[in-house]
Amino acid sequence: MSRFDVEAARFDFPTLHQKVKGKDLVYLDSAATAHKPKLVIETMRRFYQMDNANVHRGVHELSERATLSYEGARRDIQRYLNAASHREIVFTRGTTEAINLVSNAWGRANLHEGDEILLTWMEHHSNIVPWQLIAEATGAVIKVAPIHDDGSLDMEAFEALLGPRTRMVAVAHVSNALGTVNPVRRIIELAHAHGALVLVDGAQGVPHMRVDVQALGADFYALSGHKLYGPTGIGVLYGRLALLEAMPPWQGGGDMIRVVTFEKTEYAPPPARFEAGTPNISGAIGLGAAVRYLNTLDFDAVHAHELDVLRYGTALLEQIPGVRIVGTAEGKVGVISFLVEGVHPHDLGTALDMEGVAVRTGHHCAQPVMQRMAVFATTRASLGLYNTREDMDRLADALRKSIEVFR
Ligand code: C6P
Repeated sequence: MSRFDVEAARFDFPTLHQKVKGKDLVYLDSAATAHKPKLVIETMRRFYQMDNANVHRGVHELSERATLSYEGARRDIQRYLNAASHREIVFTRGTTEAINLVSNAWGRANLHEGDEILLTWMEHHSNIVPWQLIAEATGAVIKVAPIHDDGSLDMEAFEALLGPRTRMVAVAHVSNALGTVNPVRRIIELAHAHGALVLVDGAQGVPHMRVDVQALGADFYALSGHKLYGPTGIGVLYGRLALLEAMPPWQGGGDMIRVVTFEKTEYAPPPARFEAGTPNISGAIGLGAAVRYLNTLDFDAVHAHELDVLRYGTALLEQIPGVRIVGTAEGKVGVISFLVEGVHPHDLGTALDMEGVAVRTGHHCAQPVMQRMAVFATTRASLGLYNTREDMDRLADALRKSIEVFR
């Protein structure tokens, strides 16, 4: 008997229970954004109904309550990631902003002409473009580690690209386009041995596995709340405290200062130094609720369930003539990206939607990996903890029906 009751968990997610085009919704787009449990929705509703005040600013009751909830959420996330201190948790708009924060604040202070930033071929645009921008500004150089045909990282080539000028390795924990899980612990060990720092893009990592940032040894770990069953517009940058303390701010404004005069401004210590302006208070509180919700589940059992659904769905799709799965790395999680011979992914996505099945189609904001896999786009079914084998049956049925229509 599984320690994870998926049917019970599905009741926690109200949006799942609706009809789309007259059919029961099958939601297979959690890599784009996951649905939210009632606890998140209710916590945010209660905040706006009862508290709704700015944080760190007022002495009145409502502001104190808002501050307590906001800082409480930071501690919930600290515990969830097993960070050593709540001061290592910086709230951002999401993974994208977290990476831009590091590339700007750390990059401007530390990168010089000829320094190297090592990426991989499977990065999301969010973990490519910010580094290109800072490379242009500083004269640093981008290096890219290749991947194998199955979508796994070529570790030999990766290691060979590490050198005395490597300052930063920025790598996805899990590829959003292929589902590949990168050996981040090993990557971190190797990078550290070469004196480089590592930023892990955890946008697709945290939704599928428990992450312990201390055990990983990550210098920075970026994540998005909305993919972790929390609200949109909120994310986290975990950074080792010594690194954050040594970094200058990247945005100026209220709440990130200690003293301001026209002559000179003294900055607040982290995390406030990196949270200029009124933050996304309800979002942070909602994300705190999301990780508290996840704490009520047995994550190993959830993971086993997700893997079962992934394997079951993969086997079903492989039986359909004309279907080719893109990204078959061993140990992959969360994602089945595929092509159907003779059918454009966008047409397929629309046809699946007519059957109530929600998938994403396109390049998934990862154009280089699409080029590497010699495809221009795929159809992607991505899983959340609430998906079932029945969802995979519905996907396969809808796929067969759609293929009939197009042939
Ligand atoms: N990937 C997808 O459908 P933001 O937009 O900041 O929340 O996350 C950006 C991001 C960064 N890294 C990875 C690995 C990601 O998958 C994403 C977001 C979504 O795959 C939207 S493009």
